[in-house]
Amino acid sequence: MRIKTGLLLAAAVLLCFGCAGKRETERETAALADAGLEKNENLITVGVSQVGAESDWRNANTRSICSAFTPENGFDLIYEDAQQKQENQIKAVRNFILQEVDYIILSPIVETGWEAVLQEAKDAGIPVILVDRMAEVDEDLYTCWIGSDFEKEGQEAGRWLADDLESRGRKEEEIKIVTLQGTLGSSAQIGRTEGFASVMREHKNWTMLEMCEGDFTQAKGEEVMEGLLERHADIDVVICENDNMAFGAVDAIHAAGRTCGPDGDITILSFDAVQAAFDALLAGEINATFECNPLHGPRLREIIQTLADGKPVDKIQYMEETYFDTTMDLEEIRKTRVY
Ligand code: GYE
Repeated sequence: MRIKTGLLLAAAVLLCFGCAGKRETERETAALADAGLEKNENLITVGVSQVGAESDWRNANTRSICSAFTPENGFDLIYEDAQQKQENQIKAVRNFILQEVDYIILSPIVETGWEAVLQEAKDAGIPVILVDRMAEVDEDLYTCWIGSDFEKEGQEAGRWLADDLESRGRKEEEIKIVTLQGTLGSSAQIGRTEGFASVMREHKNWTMLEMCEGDFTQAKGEEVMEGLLERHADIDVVICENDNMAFGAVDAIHAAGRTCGPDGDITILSFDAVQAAFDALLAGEINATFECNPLHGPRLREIIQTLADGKPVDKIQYMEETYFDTTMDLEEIRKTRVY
């Protein structure tokens, strides 16, 4: 039994990461055959339009979703990776409508520009579940949304910084900050930027020198940080709107001969709390990471099962989250973490 589940999971993950936007029926059938299962017409078909594979968080999110919607659990999954392009997501949703899927799961890369295609899904009678990021549309164009309270995450980061500065006796000092922003117009960028800004307004001695887009990737984070270090000699704090950009920022800071982390001269705060962020915390490279839980698969499955039973679901559902810094027993904490 264990072997069968393992094979199925491997097959599902392979399909998610390997299909690069195509429904590969042959491979799917082979994977099912390997797992000792026949293709079943009674499966619920779910089309998933994922943003891309830009970060560790995103990959953990994809794995969670793909392993929740397996044939063994009663689902036929059609997975599409949009490679960080909204036009690819719109195309994917239109294809799902043409294929008459039972449900659509969409993680909208940015908040705007979804009215037309979501209206088409509604007209076709296909429920749309938004996950992770939000779409700025009328409430009746989607069934529900699950994800994180990004504004709260930004506020937590601001409060953490205020406490840290106070504990270092720097409460009254002038503090110079830069931000590496995620994809502009995405919910995670908008919420984290706004949440941190709301705490900044309470601290007149904090100055935001510059905010630059790093697109949530390590490579862009590094490139953008290089420029920031050239333009500003006196950066005290870098807010990175995800862990991967923080890893890039750390590399740029080291390459410029500067130091960061709790014992260095630049404070680095980031978001997500993926495994590699624990490595960076333990190595003293970053100061704190604010958790963003990517494990949406099981809850999405529960939502679809509830809807399939004809029952209502909550319109908005937030994930539980916390933060981690170098004062904690990180080795112990990371043992229980799955992403
Ligand atoms: O923080 C980042 C990813 O939308 C919460 O997208 C998500 C963000 C996450 O690329 O790593």
